[in-house]
Amino acid sequence: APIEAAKRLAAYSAVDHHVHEQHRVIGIGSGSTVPYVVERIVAQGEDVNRNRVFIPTGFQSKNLIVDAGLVLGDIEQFPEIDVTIDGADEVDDHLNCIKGGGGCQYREKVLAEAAKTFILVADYRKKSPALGTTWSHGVPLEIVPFGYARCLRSITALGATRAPLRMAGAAKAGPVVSDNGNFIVDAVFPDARMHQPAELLRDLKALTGVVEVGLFCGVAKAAYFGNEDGSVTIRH
Ligand code: DER
Repeated sequence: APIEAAKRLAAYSAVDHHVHEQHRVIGIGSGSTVPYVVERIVAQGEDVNRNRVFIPTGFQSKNLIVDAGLVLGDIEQFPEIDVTIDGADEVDDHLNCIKGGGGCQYREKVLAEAAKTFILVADYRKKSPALGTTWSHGVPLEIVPFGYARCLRSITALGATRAPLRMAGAAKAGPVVSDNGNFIVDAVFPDARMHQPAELLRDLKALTGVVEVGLFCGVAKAAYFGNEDGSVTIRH
Protein backbone atom coordinates (compact mmCIF):
# COMPACT_ATOMS: atom_id res chain seq x y z
CA ALA A 1 0.00 0.00 0.00
CA PRO A 2 1.46 3.37 -1.00
CA ILE A 3 0.68 5.03 2.34
CA GLU A 4 2.37 2.28 4.37
CA ALA A 5 5.37 2.39 2.05
CA ALA A 6 5.51 6.17 2.49
CA LYS A 7 5.40 5.81 6.29
CA ARG A 8 8.22 3.28 6.17
CA LEU A 9 10.26 5.54 3.87
CA ALA A 10 9.91 8.52 6.21
CA ALA A 11 10.72 6.45 9.28
CA TYR A 12 13.76 4.71 7.80
CA SER A 13 15.17 7.95 6.45
CA ALA A 14 14.72 9.75 9.78
CA VAL A 15 16.39 6.93 11.72
CA ASP A 16 19.27 6.72 9.26
CA HIS A 17 19.90 10.47 9.56
CA HIS A 18 19.34 10.96 13.29
CA VAL A 19 19.86 7.74 15.29
CA HIS A 20 23.54 6.88 15.53
CA GLU A 21 25.71 4.95 17.99
CA GLN A 22 26.14 7.95 20.30
CA HIS A 23 22.36 8.38 20.66
CA ARG A 24 21.49 6.28 23.66
CA VAL A 25 18.28 7.71 25.19
CA ILE A 26 15.61 7.60 22.50
CA GLY A 27 12.00 8.81 22.69
CA ILE A 28 9.45 6.77 20.74
CA GLY A 29 6.15 8.44 19.78
CA SER A 30 2.69 7.05 19.03
CA GLY A 31 0.67 6.17 15.97
CA SER A 32 1.04 3.95 12.91
CA THR A 33 4.26 5.44 11.52
CA VAL A 34 6.50 4.94 14.55
CA PRO A 35 6.45 1.12 14.30
CA TYR A 36 8.66 1.59 11.24
CA VAL A 37 10.99 3.77 13.33
CA VAL A 38 11.36 0.93 15.83
CA GLU A 39 11.80 -1.58 12.98
CA ARG A 40 14.72 0.45 11.56
CA ILE A 41 16.35 0.92 14.99
CA VAL A 42 16.11 -2.83 15.72
CA ALA A 43 17.83 -3.45 12.38
CA GLN A 44 20.86 -1.51 13.68
CA GLY A 45 21.60 -4.61 15.73
CA GLU A 46 21.67 -5.85 19.28
CA ASP A 47 25.14 -4.53 20.08
CA VAL A 48 24.20 -0.87 19.71
CA ASN A 49 20.69 -1.31 21.10
CA ARG A 50 21.96 -3.09 24.22
CA ASN A 51 23.42 0.28 25.33
CA ARG A 52 20.24 2.26 24.71
CA VAL A 53 17.02 2.98 26.63
CA PHE A 54 13.75 3.80 24.91
CA ILE A 55 11.21 6.17 26.46
CA PRO A 56 7.53 5.68 25.49
CA THR A 57 4.77 8.22 24.92
CA GLY A 58 1.96 5.96 26.11
CA PHE A 59 0.52 2.47 26.20
CA GLN A 60 0.94 1.72 22.49
CA SER A 61 4.44 3.19 22.38
CA LYS A 62 5.49 1.20 25.46
CA ASN A 63 4.26 -2.06 23.92
CA LEU A 64 6.11 -1.26 20.69
CA ILE A 65 9.37 -1.00 22.68
CA VAL A 66 8.73 -4.10 24.79
CA ASP A 67 7.57 -6.24 21.85
CA ALA A 68 10.70 -5.25 19.89
CA GLY A 69 12.89 -6.50 22.75
CA LEU A 70 14.32 -3.02 23.33
CA VAL A 71 15.19 -1.70 26.80
CA LEU A 72 12.31 0.33 28.29
CA GLY A 73 13.32 3.52 30.12
CA ASP A 74 11.43 5.93 32.34
CA ILE A 75 11.45 9.68 31.67
CA GLU A 76 11.96 10.31 35.41
CA GLN A 77 15.23 8.37 35.26
CA PHE A 78 16.25 9.72 31.84
CA PRO A 79 14.95 13.30 31.71
CA GLU A 80 17.45 14.26 28.97
CA ILE A 81 16.59 12.53 25.69
CA ASP A 82 19.02 12.44 22.77
CA VAL A 83 16.44 12.12 20.03
CA THR A 84 12.65 11.69 19.95
CA ILE A 85 10.94 10.57 16.77
CA ASP A 86 7.14 10.84 16.46
CA GLY A 87 4.34 11.02 13.94
CA ALA A 88 2.01 13.91 13.27
CA ASP A 89 -1.47 14.52 11.93
CA GLU A 90 -0.50 17.58 9.85
CA VAL A 91 2.72 19.60 9.43
CA ASP A 92 2.94 23.12 8.00
CA ASP A 93 5.82 24.89 6.21
CA HIS A 94 7.30 26.05 9.52
CA LEU A 95 7.25 22.60 11.13
CA ASN A 96 4.29 23.54 13.32
CA CYS A 97 2.14 20.45 13.62
CA ILE A 98 -1.13 19.07 14.83
CA LYS A 99 -0.66 16.01 17.02
CA GLY A 100 -3.02 13.97 19.13
CA GLY A 101 -4.90 11.96 16.55
CA GLY A 102 -4.05 9.06 18.83
CA GLY A 103 -4.77 11.00 22.01
CA CYS A 104 -1.17 10.86 23.27
CA GLN A 105 -0.20 14.49 22.81
CA TYR A 106 0.58 15.21 26.46
CA ARG A 107 3.34 12.63 26.85
CA GLU A 108 4.41 13.24 23.26
CA LYS A 109 5.02 16.92 24.03
CA VAL A 110 6.94 16.03 27.21
CA LEU A 111 9.26 13.79 25.19
CA ALA A 112 9.50 16.26 22.33
CA GLU A 113 10.62 19.05 24.66
CA ALA A 114 12.95 16.72 26.59
CA ALA A 115 14.84 15.80 23.42
CA LYS A 116 17.93 17.54 22.06
CA THR A 117 16.50 16.67 18.64
CA PHE A 118 12.80 16.15 17.89
CA ILE A 119 12.00 14.65 14.49
CA LEU A 120 8.61 14.18 12.79
CA VAL A 121 7.90 11.27 10.45
CA ALA A 122 4.81 11.11 8.24
CA ASP A 123 3.40 10.04 4.92
CA TYR A 124 2.67 12.58 2.17
CA ARG A 125 -0.90 13.17 3.41
CA LYS A 126 0.42 15.12 6.38
CA LYS A 127 2.49 17.63 4.37
CA SER A 128 0.55 20.90 4.33
CA PRO A 129 1.03 24.63 3.65
CA ALA A 130 -0.98 25.62 6.72
CA LEU A 131 -2.60 23.76 9.61
CA GLY A 132 -6.25 22.90 9.12
CA THR A 133 -5.79 22.33 5.37
CA THR A 134 -5.58 18.52 5.29
CA TRP A 135 -6.56 17.66 8.87
CA SER A 136 -10.21 18.54 9.47
CA HIS A 137 -10.76 16.92 12.85
CA GLY A 138 -9.66 19.94 14.85
CA VAL A 139 -7.01 20.42 17.51
CA PRO A 140 -6.84 17.54 20.02
CA LEU A 141 -6.88 18.83 23.59
CA GLU A 142 -6.45 16.96 26.86
CA ILE A 143 -8.75 18.33 29.57
CA VAL A 144 -9.40 17.36 33.20
CA PRO A 145 -12.76 15.59 33.68
CA PHE A 146 -13.67 17.73 36.70
CA GLY A 147 -15.47 20.80 35.33
CA TYR A 148 -15.20 19.61 31.72
CA ALA A 149 -18.52 21.20 30.71
CA ARG A 150 -17.30 24.63 31.78
CA CYS A 151 -14.01 23.95 30.04
CA LEU A 152 -15.79 23.08 26.80
CA ARG A 153 -17.70 26.36 27.05
CA SER A 154 -14.46 28.31 27.44
CA ILE A 155 -13.00 26.56 24.38
CA THR A 156 -16.08 27.51 22.36
CA ALA A 157 -15.86 31.06 23.67
CA LEU A 158 -12.34 31.12 22.22
CA GLY A 159 -13.84 30.64 18.77
CA ALA A 160 -14.12 26.89 18.34
CA THR A 161 -16.96 26.03 15.96
CA ARG A 162 -17.15 22.53 17.48
CA ALA A 163 -15.49 21.05 20.58
CA PRO A 164 -16.87 17.57 21.20
CA LEU A 165 -15.47 15.15 23.74
CA ARG A 166 -13.79 12.28 21.85
CA MET A 167 -16.13 9.35 22.42
CA ALA A 168 -14.91 5.75 22.58
CA GLY A 169 -17.66 4.70 20.14
CA ALA A 170 -18.84 1.11 19.97
CA ALA A 171 -15.84 0.03 22.05
CA LYS A 172 -17.21 1.53 25.25
CA ALA A 173 -20.06 3.77 26.25
CA GLY A 174 -18.70 7.19 27.14
CA PRO A 175 -15.64 9.32 26.33
CA VAL A 176 -12.09 8.25 25.56
CA VAL A 177 -9.85 8.50 28.64
CA SER A 178 -6.16 9.35 28.06
CA ASP A 179 -3.16 7.52 29.56
CA ASN A 180 -3.22 10.28 32.17
CA GLY A 181 -6.90 9.74 33.09
CA ASN A 182 -8.21 12.82 31.31
CA PHE A 183 -10.71 13.52 28.50
CA ILE A 184 -9.77 14.30 24.90
CA VAL A 185 -11.55 17.10 23.02
CA ASP A 186 -11.28 17.70 19.27
CA ALA A 187 -11.71 21.46 18.96
CA VAL A 188 -12.35 22.77 15.45
CA PHE A 189 -11.28 26.37 14.84
CA PRO A 190 -11.68 28.64 11.79
CA ASP A 191 -8.70 28.73 9.39
CA ALA A 192 -7.70 32.21 10.57
CA ARG A 193 -6.90 30.76 13.99
CA MET A 194 -5.33 27.56 12.63
CA HIS A 195 -2.97 29.63 10.50
CA GLN A 196 -1.57 31.28 13.65
CA PRO A 197 -0.95 28.10 15.67
CA ALA A 198 1.41 29.59 18.25
CA GLU A 199 -1.18 32.19 19.28
CA LEU A 200 -3.97 29.59 19.35
CA LEU A 201 -1.77 27.30 21.47
CA ARG A 202 -1.07 30.15 23.91
CA ASP A 203 -4.78 31.00 24.25
CA LEU A 204 -5.83 27.37 24.73
CA LYS A 205 -3.14 26.63 27.31
CA ALA A 206 -4.41 29.55 29.41
CA LEU A 207 -7.85 27.96 29.89
CA THR A 208 -8.55 26.34 33.26
CA GLY A 209 -8.80 22.59 32.78
CA VAL A 210 -6.79 22.36 29.58
CA VAL A 211 -3.86 20.06 30.37
CA GLU A 212 -2.20 20.02 26.93
CA VAL A 213 -2.85 20.99 23.34
CA GLY A 214 -2.04 19.04 20.17
CA LEU A 215 -0.27 22.00 18.58
CA PHE A 216 3.54 21.67 18.54
CA CYS A 217 5.12 24.99 17.57
CA GLY A 218 8.85 25.55 17.28
CA VAL A 219 9.68 22.09 18.64
CA ALA A 220 10.53 19.91 15.66
CA LYS A 221 13.99 20.17 14.13
CA ALA A 222 12.99 18.39 10.91
CA ALA A 223 10.11 16.54 9.30
CA TYR A 224 10.51 13.52 7.01
CA PHE A 225 7.70 12.82 4.55
CA GLY A 226 7.52 9.66 2.46
CA ASN A 227 6.10 10.41 -0.99
CA GLU A 228 3.98 8.28 -3.33
CA ASP A 229 6.80 8.12 -5.89
CA GLY A 230 9.21 6.58 -3.40
CA SER A 231 11.09 9.80 -2.70
CA VAL A 232 11.47 11.45 0.70
CA THR A 233 10.85 15.15 1.38
CA ILE A 234 12.80 16.59 4.30
CA ARG A 235 11.64 19.91 5.78
CA HIS A 236 13.97 21.75 8.19
O1 DER B 1 -1.40 11.21 17.97
C1 DER B 1 -0.33 11.54 17.42
O2 DER B 1 0.14 12.69 17.45
C2 DER B 1 0.38 10.49 16.66
O3 DER B 1 1.69 10.84 16.47
C3 DER B 1 -0.39 10.21 15.39
O4 DER B 1 -1.32 11.23 15.13
C4 DER B 1 0.44 10.03 14.17
O5 DER B 1 -0.40 9.42 13.26
P1 DER B 1 0.06 8.28 12.24
O6 DER B 1 -0.69 7.06 12.66
O7 DER B 1 -0.34 8.82 10.94
O8 DER B 1 1.55 8.10 12.39
